[in-house]
Parts: sequence; C-alpha cells; structure tokens
Amino acid sequence: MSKSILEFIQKAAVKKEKLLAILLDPDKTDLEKLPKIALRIDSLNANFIFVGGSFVENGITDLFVKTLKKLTKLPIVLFPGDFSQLTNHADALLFLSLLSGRNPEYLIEQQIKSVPFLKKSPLEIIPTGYILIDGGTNSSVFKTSNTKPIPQENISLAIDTAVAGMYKGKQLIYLEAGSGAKVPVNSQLISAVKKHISIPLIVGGGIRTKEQLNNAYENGADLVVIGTAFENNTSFKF
Ligand code: 1GP
Repeated sequence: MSKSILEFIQKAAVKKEKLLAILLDPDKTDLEKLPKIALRIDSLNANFIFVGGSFVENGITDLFVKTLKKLTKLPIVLFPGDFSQLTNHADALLFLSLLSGRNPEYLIEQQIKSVPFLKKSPLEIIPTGYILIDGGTNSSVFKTSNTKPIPQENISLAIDTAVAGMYKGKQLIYLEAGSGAKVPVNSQLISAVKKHISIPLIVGGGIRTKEQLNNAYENGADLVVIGTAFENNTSFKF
C-alpha cells in the first residue's frame, strides 16, 4: 500500500479497483472481542478499518485503536463523531465537514477544536465532504448534528453539495445514508454525484447484501463502508 491512504484511494479510483472498509464503533464493540473481530475482518478482503461512532465516550477510542492496531495489518482510519475521538494510534483521519447540514458545530467548530491535538499528530488528515442522505431512519448523525438529511429524490441538491465540497478542496466525498439505514443511498443518486465530481466517492449506510454492495460499486462508489451488517452477523461474508 502506498504511504498515503488518500493516494491509495485515488489510485484505486482511477483504476476502478473497488475498495471496502469495515466500520467498528468503539461504543458497540467489546475490547475482549477484538481479536476475533480482527480475524473476521482479515477474511473479508477489506482494505481499511474505519473506527468511529456518534456516541462514543471520551477516551475509549484511544485504547480501542491501540488494541486493534496490534491485531491487524489493515490501515485504521478514524471516522469520528466528534473531536474527542482522535487518537495517534490510527493511521489516518477523515477530516469531516457535514456539508448537507447547516449546523456550524459540524461544519467548522469541531474541526477547530481538533486543531490543538492535530498540530502535534502524525495522523494523515484527509479533507472529506460528508453528506447525509435520507436512509429512512432517524440516523445518529441526524440526532447528534440536529441537521436534516438530503431526500433521496433531491438529486440536484446532492450533486451541488458534493461539487461545492470539491470546489472547497475536499479530497473525498462521503454519501452517508446513516448507520443502520433502512435504505442505502440509491443508484441514481450515487451515479449522478459520481458523474459530477472528479474525486473519489465513498458510500455507506444500510448496505447489507452483496447485491447492494455491487450496486453501489457499479454506480460509482469507489469505497463502500459497512458497519451494521458486519456487527450483526458473525458469519457475514460478501
Ligand atoms: C455509517 O456508513 C456507515 O456511518 C455504515 O453504515 O452501519 O449501516 O453499515 P451501516
């Protein structure tokens, strides 16, 4: 793998090699179960482990990632719900701005709060435009950020939000239906957004089957994130 995780994702996107990340939420995953979980992830051909959640207690992520790092060779990418979930035991950080929302706390405040830590950190920082799409549930992103998702049928708003993110200098766009979404981001929306951006596209939320995974890939997702399906089903395989 190239040294930079962003570069690895960019190169894979150019070559149309599809990537998979398994999302672990430290709030929902027992530390004692991590050795087994790491083995399960190894058997899946995943490219990354994402770590993060909306309601993670302060300090838990540090020990969680430190423990996980010893159990896996996969790069660990932080996908934090807030700035308290930062740890130098990971390899990279999705530096998220919730572009679909109008809450300054998740557009810029949390990012400013993270700077004293990040100034001294070796973490690779990846500017990421995060766009919440209605997945048919009150997602935890919706609850914590108190921002409305973009309706699945409002494709033009999703496109313009993603393109604005790209113009602002984001290196990745993440279309998020919310963890445990009833419906994942639909094909039309994924392909429409993909057509309008020249940076890699991440898609996650509510993807539970091989068909849904392939559907996301075929419509333009460069990287798919799966959390709940992996969490709920110990014999989960694609
Ligand atoms: C959530 O996109 C991720 O942030 C994954 O969602 O838990 O529904 O797989 P799921």
